Amino acid sequence: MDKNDKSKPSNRVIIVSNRLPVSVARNNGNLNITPSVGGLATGLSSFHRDSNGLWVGWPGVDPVNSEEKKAMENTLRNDFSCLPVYLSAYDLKKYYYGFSNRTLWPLFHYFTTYSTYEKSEWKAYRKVNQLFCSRLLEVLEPGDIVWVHDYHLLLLPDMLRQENVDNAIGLFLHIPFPSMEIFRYLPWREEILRGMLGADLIGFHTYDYTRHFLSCVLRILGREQEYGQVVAGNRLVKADTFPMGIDARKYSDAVNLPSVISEKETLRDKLKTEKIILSVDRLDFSKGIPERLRAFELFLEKYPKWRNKITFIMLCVPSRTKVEQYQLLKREIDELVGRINGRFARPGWLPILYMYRSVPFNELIALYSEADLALVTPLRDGMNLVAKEYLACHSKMGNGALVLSETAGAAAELGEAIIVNPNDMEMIADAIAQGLDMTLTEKKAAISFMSRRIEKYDIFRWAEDFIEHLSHIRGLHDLNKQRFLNKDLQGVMRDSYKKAEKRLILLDYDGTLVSLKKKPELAKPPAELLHLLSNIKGDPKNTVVIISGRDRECLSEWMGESGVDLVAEHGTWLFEADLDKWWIKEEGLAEEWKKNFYPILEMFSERTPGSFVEEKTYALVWHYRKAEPELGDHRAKELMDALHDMLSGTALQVLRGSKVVEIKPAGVNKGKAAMYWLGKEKKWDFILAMGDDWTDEDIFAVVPENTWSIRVGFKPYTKANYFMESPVEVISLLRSLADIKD
Ligand code: GDG
Repeated sequence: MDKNDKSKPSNRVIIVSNRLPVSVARNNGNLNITPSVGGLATGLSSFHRDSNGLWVGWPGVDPVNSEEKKAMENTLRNDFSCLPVYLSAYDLKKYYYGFSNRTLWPLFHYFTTYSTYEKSEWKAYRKVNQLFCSRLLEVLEPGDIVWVHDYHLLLLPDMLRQENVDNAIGLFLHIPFPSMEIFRYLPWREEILRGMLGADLIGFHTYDYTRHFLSCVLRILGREQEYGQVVAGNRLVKADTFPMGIDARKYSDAVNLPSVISEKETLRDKLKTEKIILSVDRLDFSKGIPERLRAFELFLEKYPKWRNKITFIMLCVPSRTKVEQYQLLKREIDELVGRINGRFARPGWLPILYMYRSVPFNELIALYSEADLALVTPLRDGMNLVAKEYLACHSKMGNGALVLSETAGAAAELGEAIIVNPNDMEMIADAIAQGLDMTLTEKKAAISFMSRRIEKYDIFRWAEDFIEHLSHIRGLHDLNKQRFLNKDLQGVMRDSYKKAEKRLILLDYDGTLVSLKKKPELAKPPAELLHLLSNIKGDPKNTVVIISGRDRECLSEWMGESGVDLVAEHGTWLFEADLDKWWIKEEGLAEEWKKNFYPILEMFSERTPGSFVEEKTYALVWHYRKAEPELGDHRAKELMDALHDMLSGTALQVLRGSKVVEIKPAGVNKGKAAMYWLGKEKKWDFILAMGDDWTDEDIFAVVPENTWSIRVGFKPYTKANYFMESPVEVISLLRSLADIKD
């Protein structure tokens, strides 16, 4: 495509992650470029190679001069489709080793005591996210899909939105998202959540992580979700589960590569034991390596028949070596390996073969395919690709067994593995024995089941699935965007208002003219609002009606002097300023029923701190806006269930609104009240109807199609024709209408 033609959408996928999938290193003055190790890099490289996108990230070195910079950028761009972001030594120390790996990583893996909360590291984290943002702004084109990866860049999505980036943005978190009880420790928890909500789609490996995230968004930001969707300004953000896959074919085919076959022979010649147990991890405290070693020691104690017959190959790839916790862990592992080998080794037999290094791909595949049992026992792991890679290498022969920790994300998919609690040494020891004793038939059955899933939902399907979902959400966003009442549409509205002789203006109160408050009595109208309403009402061409759920007394006291017409209790009571009296439209409404239901609602408010009961003439309302949100929702469901049966056969209905459960006469609603005013004229030539919640939907349902019906606060499913963001915008629109005089 013509790069200068910004009107054509590009549809490139721009992957953004802390590290590029390649590492640049200086060797005798030359630049060496090699593939990076790690779950994200190995997993997504295949997807990136086959797409025509770009990968933005840190290359591993800073160029020494402009010549080197140019050469490096050219090679990275032309040969690897990569765009480097440079990080200074200070940035690396504070942002990478600091906030990312000493705050977020331990906290998100439930190692709360390892987490540090340093303001200077948080500032560096923000600064580096900003660096990534600026780099992206240099290259972004319309239609580019931005796909941000992992915990290093959680602020980036919203930073892009602050720069008015309107591209589709996806975010995938490769590590667990912890429960609210853990996440709340973070001093910058709100900023992190807001940063993430800049994305259109946020992906997690498991349903639990998704659930935890949505719960934090509700309890920390107070934003509710519906089907995993949260409203953020004028956008809908979806959180969903996408368990990451691997390039399964690559692993299963590699088993027969000549270089792998020769590696396998070398390995067998060297070891000479009957069976091999294997573990492969970055050396990280989340991987449960000391616990695994202790469990292996117990296994040797408990099952002496396996002594001399097995070798435990433990491959640990050096990782984050500059962080103190990792140095201490390394020492602990060294000591444990030394102690266990010292205790059990015999001439010609060493129980643990400890490899503290990274091995080339063909050697890794040889290890996977020669291993009789893979021991994957992290204390916490977002997913764990090693388990899947091991299975892929055994998919053809089926001669392998997998012991897998229940706290690895992969356990949610690989139920046929031998699942263990990584802190239960006895359980792991027994699981090793069980795995080694499995018959070939048993192993084949388990592996064929699991590898079918791995082959089907591989890395390509995973990436495709994520991008498809992102495009879908984006499509909805584009449709909804056209429904926002922008300046142009407001101009059209004003023209139509100007020409009209008979105008009807139907307005909800709370959430429409004033923002919602924790307690209903705090939402009193300011003097300017009353002045504005009486100003509009003062135009003889206008009829203004406030249609509210509030009671008569409150509306009369608060709004009476503005001279507008009023509807109270969602349509039960009507007040026309000219008649100066309240009256009931529906005949035969009863109120005796309230004494039976009041105690039930009272009981719910006693059990739900922060909630209370409101009594109206013909309705009872249980309010829970101030209650702890999840408890409030849970109790609301319980209350709805309890009332459902009691109300059947009565002339009452129960409705669940915005943080309220209301019992009221069936057949009374705001729409019916609106119809009364609609019927007062043969033809209104301008109708404006505005409301912010579900009770206003009854108005939107009955107004003529060409009404300027506006839902305040973005909600994807509404009968209104347009959206406005907040009461602030509503007031400014009403002001501009009030300024129109003949
Ligand atoms: C994070 C999350 C999540 C390891 N040693 C060598 C080597 N590796 C490769 C493996 C595998 C990758 O590194 C490790 O991936 P994991 O998924 O096990 O773990 P993390 O690095 O912690 O990754 C994790 C992942 O992101 C993806 O979302 O699953 O939960 O923590 O691919 O093969 N590769 C080579 N030599 C080695 O010595 N060539």
